[in-house]
Amino acid sequence: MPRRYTSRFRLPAIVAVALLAAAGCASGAGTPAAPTDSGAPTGGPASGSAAPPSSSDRSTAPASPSGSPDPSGSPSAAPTRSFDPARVSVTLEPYLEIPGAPLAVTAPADGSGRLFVTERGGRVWVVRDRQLADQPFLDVASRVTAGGEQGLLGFALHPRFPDDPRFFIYYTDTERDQVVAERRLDPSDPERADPDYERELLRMDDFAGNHNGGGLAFDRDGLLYIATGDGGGAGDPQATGQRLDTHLGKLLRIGVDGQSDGRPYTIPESNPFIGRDDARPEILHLGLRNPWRFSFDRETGDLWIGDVGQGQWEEIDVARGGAAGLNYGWSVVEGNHCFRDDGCSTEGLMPPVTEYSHDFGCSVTGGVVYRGSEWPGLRGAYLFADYCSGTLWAIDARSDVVEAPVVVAETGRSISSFGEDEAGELYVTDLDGALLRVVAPER
Ligand SMILES: [Ca+2]
Repeated sequence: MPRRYTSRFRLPAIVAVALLAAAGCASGAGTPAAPTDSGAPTGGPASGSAAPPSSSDRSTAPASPSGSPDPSGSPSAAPTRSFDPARVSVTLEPYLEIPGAPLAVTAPADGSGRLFVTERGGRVWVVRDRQLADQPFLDVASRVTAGGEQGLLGFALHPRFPDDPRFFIYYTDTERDQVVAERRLDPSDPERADPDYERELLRMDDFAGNHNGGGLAFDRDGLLYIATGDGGGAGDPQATGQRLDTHLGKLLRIGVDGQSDGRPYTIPESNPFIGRDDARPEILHLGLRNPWRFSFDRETGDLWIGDVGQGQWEEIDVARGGAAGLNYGWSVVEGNHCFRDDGCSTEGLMPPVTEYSHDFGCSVTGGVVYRGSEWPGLRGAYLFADYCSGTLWAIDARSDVVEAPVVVAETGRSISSFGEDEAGELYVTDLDGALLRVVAPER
């Protein structure tokens, strides 16, 4: 029998209610077109969900809100709990239709109330007062290969935007490689991007159309984080997840306010692999397969990552307190489970903070810790979703133990990302063309 990742990270199985199981399977694994044909930014193989894992593998079967927290000694009932999913009723309220396939939403810290919505085909739209601008803020469609998991995948405003006019994009270029580039505002029009200026920061040769990561975000210190996929195919064919000589399969971290050693950016002194001949100095964390959406907890600075699984397990990873050099294990493990070899050694690997099996979905979309003020009952919850099933999950962001995720809504949506406005209120993008607002009144 394969050795479990580590027994202390296993939860007592919480039996999901039949309704949940039926909903998750019916709308998730039973939607064969979702992971590929609809152009999901996923990598979750539909074929994988056709082979359900044995019940003994369900170490973290999701719980229903009414069944949690478990007062009988489950780790999820730890006294550190700050969020109680049973107290809130979470729904997604339609906010605005977005042209194309939106997959990211963010906001500047400038008091403007604007939202910037990124669309896979190569456009970024500004939303103000629930209105879409007449023209896109940015249009790089001619530079982008878009469809499936490729396209304009990431967008981040400089922390001092618009005083600093720069922003950053991550896209699949016409050579089907992955590019991180600096762009800027049009000097003559503060509502539009300069259509001509682009300064390439990083280029990653890619070998397959899937698993391209694509997230971009700044931390509280003003450093830019970049999520990359393992390159693609299936099962990490080039073993990039554990290799330090490639940018693929990683969380990268760079500084964008300077240059060094011939690079158009700087390497933060706290990056963990500086000075090693065998390692790329941009690497911050390794062992990721397809980190589809990551975010920072604006209260704690903790880094939260949704990492899409291969055949059976979707996982959420965390780096707390500015931790560096964490190895999340792919492709030694998938979630808490040996992947390449039964009886794998998991020494030195960082287990996920939660996971769920393909009985309940097929491709995780990493979310956000809610720190807004409009929905007090939701404060302290990390919300995330499954792209295929439309299930919205939550865990207590403060918990120091592995928790089973709690289902807080079945949305029927193709949830491609989560984002915050300036005040910390949450929005969700539906890849089918919608921006939605998270609404969570107390019961
Ligand atoms: Ca790829």
